[in-house]
Amino acid sequence: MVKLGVIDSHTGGEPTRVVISGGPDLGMGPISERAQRFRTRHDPFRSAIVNEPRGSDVLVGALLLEPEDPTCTAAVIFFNNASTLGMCGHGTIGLIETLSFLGRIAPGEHRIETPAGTVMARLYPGGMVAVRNVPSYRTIKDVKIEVPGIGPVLGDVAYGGNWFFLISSHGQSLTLDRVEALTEYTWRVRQALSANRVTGPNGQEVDHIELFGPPEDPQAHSRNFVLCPGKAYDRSPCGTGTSAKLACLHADGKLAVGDTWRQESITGSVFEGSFELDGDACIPTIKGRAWIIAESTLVLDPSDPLCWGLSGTSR
Ligand code: PYC
Repeated sequence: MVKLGVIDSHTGGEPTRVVISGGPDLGMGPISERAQRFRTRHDPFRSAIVNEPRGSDVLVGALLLEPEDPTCTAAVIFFNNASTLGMCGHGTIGLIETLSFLGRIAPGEHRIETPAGTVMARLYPGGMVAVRNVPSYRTIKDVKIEVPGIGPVLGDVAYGGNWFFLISSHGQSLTLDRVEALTEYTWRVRQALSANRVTGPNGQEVDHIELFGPPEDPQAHSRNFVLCPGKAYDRSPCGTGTSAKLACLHADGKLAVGDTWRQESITGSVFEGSFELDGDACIPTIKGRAWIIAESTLVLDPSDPLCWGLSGTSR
């Protein structure tokens, strides 16, 4: 029998489950190597934590670990119903709220090791969190792909801690009642990207698809719909997706250093984004807040036929 201590939160509607005790022993070393060990040797743990019956396709897990660098507050491996994630913006905000809820951190700056690189999170009194993300950049502008059942689709490939295909011209209205149609559209795009071998520069899979449209909130600049790798859609504006958007806006000269970009999600929640330059590198900061919704113990009984979770529920 394995018992895992978890804290659940949501950030703009997108849930994060932080595993605070009982997770697998990954040893020490660079967090990217520990993430690799988690993927190759402990995948049933990932599935048990985020998949049904304990979780759902939308849930993002976060395994809280000791940092290798003593200047960091924590190390974390994010994961979902498909695999591990390089970085997760809403999840980092959820992690910081969780550490604050546990009384482990106070307002101020906290460096967090993630497989994509170390990020800096600032917790403000009152609960807002600003995450200074990893360098973000666009690698391809205006790639046209033929999508079966849709036709030609034009988009940009950009990195914001995960790989994104960003589409502004799609003819879809981004409303919550159209989630099934939007999921179908973006899933077809994702398959066409893969069939056409549109990847990151080192063959990385472009596994997040992002549609942009006009916002409902007049204070926001844009609304998005983000399809995640396991076919769930992001209820938040997606921290890494907003970072990829900021990198594109910067590359197009449409947003200046320090200006605020308000990104609304398909559910109406909003992240504030801005960027700074470090040499040529665009470093986005994403601001939002998370709310704690549960503090519980997961029980993994190996004699339960569904102990390690149901996978492939929506794939
Ligand atoms: O906020 O970066 C994010 C994210 C990635 C996947 C789901 N949320």
